[in-house]
Amino acid sequence: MPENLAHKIIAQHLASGDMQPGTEVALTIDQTLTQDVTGTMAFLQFEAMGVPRLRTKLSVSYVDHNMLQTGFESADDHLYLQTTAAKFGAYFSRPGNGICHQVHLERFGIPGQTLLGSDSHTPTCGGLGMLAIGAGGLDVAAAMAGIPLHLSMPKVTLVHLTGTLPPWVSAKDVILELLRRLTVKGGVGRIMEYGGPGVAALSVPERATITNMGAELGATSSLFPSDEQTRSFLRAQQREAHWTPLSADPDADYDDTIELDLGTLQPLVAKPHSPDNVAPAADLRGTRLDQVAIGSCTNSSYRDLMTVAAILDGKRVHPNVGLVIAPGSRQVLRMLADNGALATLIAAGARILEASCGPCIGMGQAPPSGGATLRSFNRNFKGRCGTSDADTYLAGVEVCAASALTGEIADPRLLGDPPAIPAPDTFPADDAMVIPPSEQPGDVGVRRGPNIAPVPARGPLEDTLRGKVLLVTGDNITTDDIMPAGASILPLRSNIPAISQYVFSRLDPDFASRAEHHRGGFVVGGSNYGQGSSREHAALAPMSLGLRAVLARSFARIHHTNLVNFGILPLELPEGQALSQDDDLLIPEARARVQSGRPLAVENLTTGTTFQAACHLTPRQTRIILAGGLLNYIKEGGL
Ligand code: MIC
Ligand code: SF4
Repeated sequence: MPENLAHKIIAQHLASGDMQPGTEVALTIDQTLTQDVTGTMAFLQFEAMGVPRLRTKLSVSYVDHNMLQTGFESADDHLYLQTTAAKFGAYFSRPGNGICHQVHLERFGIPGQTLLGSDSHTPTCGGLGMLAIGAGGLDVAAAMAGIPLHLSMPKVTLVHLTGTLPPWVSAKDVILELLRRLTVKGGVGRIMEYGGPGVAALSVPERATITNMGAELGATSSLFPSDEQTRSFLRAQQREAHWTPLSADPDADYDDTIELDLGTLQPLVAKPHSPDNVAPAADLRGTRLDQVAIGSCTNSSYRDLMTVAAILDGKRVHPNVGLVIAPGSRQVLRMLADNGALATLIAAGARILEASCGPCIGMGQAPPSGGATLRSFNRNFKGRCGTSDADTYLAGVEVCAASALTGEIADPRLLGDPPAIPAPDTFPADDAMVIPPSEQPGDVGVRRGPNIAPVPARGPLEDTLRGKVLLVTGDNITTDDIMPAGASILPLRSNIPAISQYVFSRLDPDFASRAEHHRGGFVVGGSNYGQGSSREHAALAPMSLGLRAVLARSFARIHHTNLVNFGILPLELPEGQALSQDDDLLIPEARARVQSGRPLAVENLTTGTTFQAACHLTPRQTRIILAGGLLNYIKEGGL
């Protein structure tokens, strides 16, 4: 039977299950990536598993998020990560080497292999023909220990591309158009596989922009074939030996198909406060801006920054706009320095930041109060930029650079002929900032500064759950809402007691103290609860505050798994069933009901009503929840 590419790669990595959508499959994982704000937990959890050495083909531990080092905390984390990588067998990508996804694409990704990363944008490497999936740190720790990834078999959607991109329209507009059509829930439970005649002209960095932002669709992964474009990218990265041709069979079956004629696209912008709130740049012309920020794992490749340099060449950034640029990797930064483009950007008035996530995760460069910022990034959730009342717009680098010149959202098509940026024949393949694992791991001592706190644990699931509704939230609650990031909170990622004080702090500054006062309780959500990042801290920190269950209409994939991994019940709130803050809830027979797969009876003692809430778990997740989380389950010998 003709097969699609996703199925081919899954079949080669299938440890158990049979590729029926919605049923549980287990996949062997070839490579992992971790970054510093999820990696500390992942390595702490890996250590707790008692496995002496990583069991993957390749694991890379990156430092790219916590780069401000305003106190000892982040430096402590970096040292912990460097020493655990050396000891347990991971490559360590030093601070300054670049954003994990960009560097992994350049230096490590291999077509046809599986990659599991403790970051939601791990599917970036799908641009190389890898099956790349984002997960919580604990799942990545398990993969590092050689345990296959268990997940619900996704459906496979073909995004059939025809035509070619018009002048000034870029890969970012492809994914913004898909977000406009499908919304941030449109990809849930799916792999988005790109095919059709429109694929051939897209370079690997362009493909990576598209697969990167598949995360914003909620997709499990996004995947391009491995073809001559892939081969020339890998050749230019001096690793053609890693290339293998990979594609779907002709006439392969898909669960559904989306047609997209690239020739019909125009420059697009996502408006505040969601990546799917998309409108043509032309319609937003004249929107006043205070800042333009270029970079992030979505749009910081050589191609992207050369495009910006070409647009700014000989011109000046508008006096009312601050332009900040964070290159995706040291490789990109060095190339810009060598060919003079960096001087062009500086001459135009750009502020050059180090190669890191930077403003994308609120690590500096917050815009002014009530201000507007246009960013080449992937998320524009309210407050993520660091200024709670600022408006964040998202667009490709063409719109960003054109707008930096005018001080307002601009349509780059009015600039005349677009720049032609030839793909380089050779990228400088200098891995001096990547430290290989130690050959004498026994001699390496793990450095644990005071910011490295032990991972909190909970016991097995209780028979009876009782507590108050601590907070009632709405639809599409993001993990940035649950566990905010930014310069003051992110450095506490390896210190759960400290970071738990910030749970839901943007929605309700009293949440943590209320949860502590009541010794835990419940949170109520709408649909797509927990969308966005992979941060398991959005489950782990609430767990440490005593959260027992989340009752929501539906859950985002990674967050659902993270809740289970930390022993918090994800319960489905029936349509029409309302709960209020402070309602006193009692859930009897929780263990027996979970074990038998029956819905749980939720008694609202405040209103005197009872309703049934389903808890959709695979058999393995059931065992994990009963054990009180994945770490307990693994320690008890579960796989
Ligand atoms: C993000 O873009 O939100 C992050 C920061 O990269 C997260 C990871 C994290 O919060 O640790 C992600 O996307 O998974
Ligand atoms: Fe870093 Fe932003 Fe990419 Fe997350 S989305 S990995 S914060 S650049």
